[in-house]
Amino acid sequence: MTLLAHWLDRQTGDRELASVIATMADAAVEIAEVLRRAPIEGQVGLLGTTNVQGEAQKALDVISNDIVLRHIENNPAISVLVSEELDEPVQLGNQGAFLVATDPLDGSSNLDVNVTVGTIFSVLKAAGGLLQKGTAQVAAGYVAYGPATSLVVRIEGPVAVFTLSAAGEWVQTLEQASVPEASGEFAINTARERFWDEATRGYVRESVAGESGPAGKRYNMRWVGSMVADVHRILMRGGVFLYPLDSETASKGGRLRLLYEANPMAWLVEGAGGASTTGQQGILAVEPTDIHQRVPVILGSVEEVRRVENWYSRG
Ligand code: AHM
Ligand code: MG
Repeated sequence: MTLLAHWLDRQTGDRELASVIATMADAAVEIAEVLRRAPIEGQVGLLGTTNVQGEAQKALDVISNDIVLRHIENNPAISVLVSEELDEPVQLGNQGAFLVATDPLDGSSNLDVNVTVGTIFSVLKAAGGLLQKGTAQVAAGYVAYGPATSLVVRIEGPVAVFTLSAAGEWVQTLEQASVPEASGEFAINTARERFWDEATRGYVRESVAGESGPAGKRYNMRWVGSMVADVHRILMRGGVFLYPLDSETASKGGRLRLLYEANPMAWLVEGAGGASTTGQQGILAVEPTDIHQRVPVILGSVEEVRRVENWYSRG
């Protein structure tokens, strides 16, 4: 049985980097516990405040952010925190080598219905500044709070999966996630069809046409509406996730955030043999201009991402 600490020892000789992952994993154990108790304590409703993007914050978003911040403050290896829930980056007043960008509780609109949510994080060298491309990531991961609590993490090498045991330990349950090259599953919010561009329409039309259509095979559609759950499915069995630029999100640059949603997920999916794109370029190549910047996100099985890219290249 491999525990997270042993795996970290094997993956990196950098004790500080290992401690950053351990800190996020510790915060997640606490968040998992809060989420388990939340309905009993009446903590799923709206808090009534709005975050920097003008969206309603759930009480648990704020609580999760506070938990992550408290754990990070106790790790001198981390000098900067960027969070979806905080307008400004937090400078922690130490000389720590690392910057963490996180969405402490993604998909929180799913909490009221007890559907999987998650914590997403990206680790960068603090010396590189706040606005670094996804290729600069030194580690990334997410925690899925589902039927089991899973930690998926990568430091350069394999994308490993750990499961939280009843004793509160992270037990390795998969050595290396691998996204199958081909797949017959796509994930997109089809209720947004009227906003889609031609490429998205074309890709979905071909997929829905099934065996007798140009794709020549049958597809299924899956959309949890919780990025961590949708990406976890793709890491485990393939598929493609699309939150493309559409006419409604165009003025904002997309729906999902580059630094703490798109980049870590793209880095994990690519590390597991999948691909990612905005439709115009690889997600990891996007030069950030703002810490809360949004981007179109298309990621998953190589063959499906290439099919979407083909549609975009038709102009
Ligand atoms: P959040 O960070 O405010 O929770 O929003 C992100 C979520 C993703 O988890 C999910 O993929 C997407 O937003 C769902 O969007 P939609 O409600 O348009 O289906
Ligand atoms: Mg989010």
